[in-house]
Amino acid sequence: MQEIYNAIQTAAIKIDYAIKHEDKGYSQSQNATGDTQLQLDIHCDKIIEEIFSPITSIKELASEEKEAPHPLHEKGRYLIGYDPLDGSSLADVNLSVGSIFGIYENNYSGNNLKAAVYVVYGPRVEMVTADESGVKMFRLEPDNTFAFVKEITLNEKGKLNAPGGTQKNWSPLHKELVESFFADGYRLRYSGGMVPDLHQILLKGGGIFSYPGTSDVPQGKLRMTFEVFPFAYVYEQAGGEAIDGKQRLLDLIPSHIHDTTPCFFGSKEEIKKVRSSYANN
Ligand code: AFP
Repeated sequence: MQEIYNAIQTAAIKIDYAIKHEDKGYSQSQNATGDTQLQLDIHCDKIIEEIFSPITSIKELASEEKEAPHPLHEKGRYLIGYDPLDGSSLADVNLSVGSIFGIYENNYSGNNLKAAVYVVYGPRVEMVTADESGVKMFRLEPDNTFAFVKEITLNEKGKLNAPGGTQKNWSPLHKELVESFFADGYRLRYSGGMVPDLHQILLKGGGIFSYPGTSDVPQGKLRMTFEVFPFAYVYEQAGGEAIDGKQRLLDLIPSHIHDTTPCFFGSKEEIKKVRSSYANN
């Protein structure tokens, strides 16, 4: 696993450089979900593929930017599902973006995740790893090494509310839930980048991030394999929870690698509230 973490660090340094200095324009192509790809999405995907390719413990790569998985080493143990540059449209307006990696065994179902990693490219570059040993944060230093900063754990209850999706398409039930958090004193923190938004909740001790099913996207927007499962794993390892409204996200089994799901990530108190709101939905 350490070899994979090291490869992610190497990729993160190159991706950070690409975000800062390379072409931010749109390409002529679309990804599997139908989003028009930015030059940056394509480039970051290529960086990761090149760095992962020689690692013999990796059997296969599945990128959010590609329709089908890409086989690597037949005898490899791990399948990696990744989003090379999540929130890439935010790079244009100089907000933080991120890369997300799920390290699976056998297939891309939540319960087969062995580790999850994300990198935030903001004023600082930070990498967070989650595995059996807990959730650890590292920061990129001037000598291009990643230094351990701290372990991350969530409190039972937080103060931040990050509600995703188009508000006019929320169900009345969801609207009521979001408003009830504000009525309890929670504060709005939503940038539109899943990585920095979830990172902020983790570092500030807790809160709730939601991306529900809406009238325009009944199964939500966020993809299980590349975004939802890795973060569900991080939140659980940090002492929080992650559900689709009713069910634990990591118990879901996608029928296709690009499947999406409604999702809620948070500390225990907030998830309890989501569960009771959505119980009779
Ligand atoms: P982009 O990669 O298209 O910018 O989308 C980012 C993202 O997948 C995720 O990072 C955000 O949490 C979510 O979309 C934001 O979506 P809304 O703008 O619909 O809330």
